[in-house]
Amino acid sequence: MLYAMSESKERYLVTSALPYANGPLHVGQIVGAYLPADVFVRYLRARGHDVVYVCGTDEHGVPITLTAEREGKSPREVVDYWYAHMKETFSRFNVSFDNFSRTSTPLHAKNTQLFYAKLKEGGYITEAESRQMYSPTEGRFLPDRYVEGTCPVCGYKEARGDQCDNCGSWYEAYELIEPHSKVTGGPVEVRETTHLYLDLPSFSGRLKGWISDQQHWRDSVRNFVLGIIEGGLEQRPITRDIGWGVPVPEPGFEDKRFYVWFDAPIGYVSSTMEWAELAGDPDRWREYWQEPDTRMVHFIGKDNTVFHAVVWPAMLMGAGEDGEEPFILPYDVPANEFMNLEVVVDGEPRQMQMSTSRNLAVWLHEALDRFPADPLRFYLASNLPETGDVAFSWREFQSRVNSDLIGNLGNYINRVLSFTEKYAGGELSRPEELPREALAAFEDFKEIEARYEKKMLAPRPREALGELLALGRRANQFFDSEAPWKTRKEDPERTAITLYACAALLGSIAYHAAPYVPEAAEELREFFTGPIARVTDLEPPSGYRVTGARPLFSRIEDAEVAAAEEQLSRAARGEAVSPG
Ligand code: B3M
Ligand code: ZN
Repeated sequence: MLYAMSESKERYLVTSALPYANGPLHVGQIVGAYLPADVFVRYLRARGHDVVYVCGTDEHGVPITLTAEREGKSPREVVDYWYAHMKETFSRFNVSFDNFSRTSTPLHAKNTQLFYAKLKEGGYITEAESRQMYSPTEGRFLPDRYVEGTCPVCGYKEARGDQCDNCGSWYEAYELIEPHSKVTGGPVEVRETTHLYLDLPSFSGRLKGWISDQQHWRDSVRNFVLGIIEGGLEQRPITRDIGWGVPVPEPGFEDKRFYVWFDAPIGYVSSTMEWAELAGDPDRWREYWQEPDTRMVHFIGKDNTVFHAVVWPAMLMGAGEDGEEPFILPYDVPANEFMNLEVVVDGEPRQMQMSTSRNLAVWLHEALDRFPADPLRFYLASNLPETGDVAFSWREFQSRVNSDLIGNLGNYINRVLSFTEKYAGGELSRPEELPREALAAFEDFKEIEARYEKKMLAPRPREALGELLALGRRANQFFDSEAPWKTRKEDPERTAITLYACAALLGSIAYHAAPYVPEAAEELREFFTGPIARVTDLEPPSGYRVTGARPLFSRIEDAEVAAAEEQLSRAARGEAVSPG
């Protein structure tokens, strides 16, 4: 058998959107930015690439201060609690970050101010006055989300500061009739305030040229971004009248902070620097941010596209011009669509939108209280919103796990392992020659493995999962046609050869399944000794050994699914208590 030529090893920096530290994680976030990234990096690592995978909590901005006020806590208390909660939940779900940081660290504040200073030096910062709502009783400016009033268009009384939920109109908060503070109910008035702006229009040409060149991006993302640029970019305010966030190093801005979307993406840099420091090699972050051949991949939900594919690249372009090594730009921004929920109402399944405020969501930590991480990861990976919106359904979870994970992959693994133990004494040694049927299965495996890799690197881990299932079907077909349960009586030698080939296919299935179901892949090593490797680069070992094999997965029972479904139905009926 030929060994595959060793391919070039790439350097990757992979990020997942920094979740706001203001509530528990739900499956919609997980399929948008975390699971696809984790599957991708696990595969890259297995292939020998140099990968750093960073994330952390986004701890600034109105989402945090609103939560703090609602709960009568300080922003610090809120983010400390949710940072710990999220970190724990990600680890239970086996998301393999190399570093999980947070944006409230001193290092991050320093980086944010440095980015600002460099952008200012480059002439990309402007200052302007604007009209904003001010609450005299609270003595502060109010973000739009804190203001409520009567819609200037339809007269709806509880219209939000920037948009009317009744007629959908968009307006400036000062256009509301009888505007008042959402927090105190007191009146608010219009006042002038000064803010700093990122001069986005001056990047327009460069951004357009750069994005047009990104032919490997998802069409949906590239076209969306080109549309935004062609529609004309505007000055983006990067400061806010708020007391929680990174301080602005300018006189007169003592009561203001950087806008959360200015500092958040810089969090990727801070997290990488923290990783390098913890690894005892403080300068190492530079390889990942400054070597032009590094592939930086930002996994996000589609609502974050403008920030990652327009504003952030502009910040990177503008901050890298001072004679120092410039920053690299994102290699790809795989933005995912949304996940809705299938909720059973009066016995009928219905599609609903997740609503975190109504507690209508599948919270990851609660799902993990019911089921192990592997089957949840498997189902969610089979249902990633890579090309369009999807719906989470507990029934589909059960059927995908029971039929694909267990019926296809688990079943093959069990049959090979138990036959090897029962009929070959747990030992399979390398035959002189493999039969034609086995070589044919190997050839098919190589083709499927190549398709899997292509899809995984696209990155489309959901489509790659389809190829994993194709490996499982091909392996089952080989097992069935060789019928070792028959040959073991008439031709034990042939049976051992068949099982040797089966074990090689099993090694490939385990290799390709590992990014999706890492716990099972690890457990398998406890009773299966032999290469977990692609058939494409398999160096056939002198033998395989199996001892004490047990099933890797348990079936999802009807009662378990009914209980999970019932919890969602209760939430949809508005009876649920708030999560935490
Ligand atoms: N925290 C929004 C979100 O969680 C925001 C992402 C920041 S990524 C730099 O969807
Ligand atoms: Zn209205």
